[in-house]
Amino acid sequence: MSHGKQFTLFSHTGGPNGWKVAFILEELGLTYESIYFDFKKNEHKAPEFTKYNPNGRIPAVIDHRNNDFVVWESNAIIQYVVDKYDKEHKLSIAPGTDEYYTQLQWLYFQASGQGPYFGQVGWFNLYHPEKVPSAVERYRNETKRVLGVLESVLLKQEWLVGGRLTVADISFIPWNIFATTLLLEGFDLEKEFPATAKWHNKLLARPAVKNLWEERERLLAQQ
Ligand SMILES: N[C@@H](CCC(=O)N[C@@H](CS)C(=O)NCC(=O)O)C(=O)O
Repeated sequence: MSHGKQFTLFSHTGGPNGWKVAFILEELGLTYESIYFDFKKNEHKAPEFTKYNPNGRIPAVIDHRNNDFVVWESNAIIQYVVDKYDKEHKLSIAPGTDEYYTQLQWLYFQASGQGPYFGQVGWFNLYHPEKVPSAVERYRNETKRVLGVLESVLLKQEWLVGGRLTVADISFIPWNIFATTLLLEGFDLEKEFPATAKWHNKLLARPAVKNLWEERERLLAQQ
């Protein structure tokens, strides 16, 4: 790749997972070039991409500063980036400490408990060929249950781990935006989960997050 930046980030304008990685790269001041795939053209299933990610999904990154090393799965990418390039632990917990595993625990929970379940609300609402109200109800309830898990912790502490902002908090942003804007009709985060709402709003106010989400809106408006 000839763009001269440290990372190539394979992403998508609408989907949540590429933006999580962009937030972290931006927060750490690492340079990257985003390539946004057109899912309608199945660009993410083409051999030019599946040679990097056999799963045919975004995000994936190439680290040009590390012999073009490739990583896919958003939270594995995030862990790689902070372990390798956040040596001052601005956004992450030091490996070898107990809290490192608490950070990992939240990243796993985000990837296995938040992303796929929130995603199913979107799928059954927008894309599934038949209306299946029981499925919509199941995944809406699960979305609220997961928000309830966050609430139970954030009522007692400001951040998920280490008493400060880390990648664990940032990883929840995109799906929580979708939960509060798209997925749950008539849902009021502030009313139902006030501690989570306060935390979420603090995350949204971070310049890197705000700027990138505005960039996403601009890109979507051009499509
Ligand atoms: N667990 C994966 C999920 C990746 C994922 O589902 N990406 C979506 C976009 S956000 C995708 O590529 N969808 C296209 C497809 O499923 O064909 C991660 O966190 O990276």
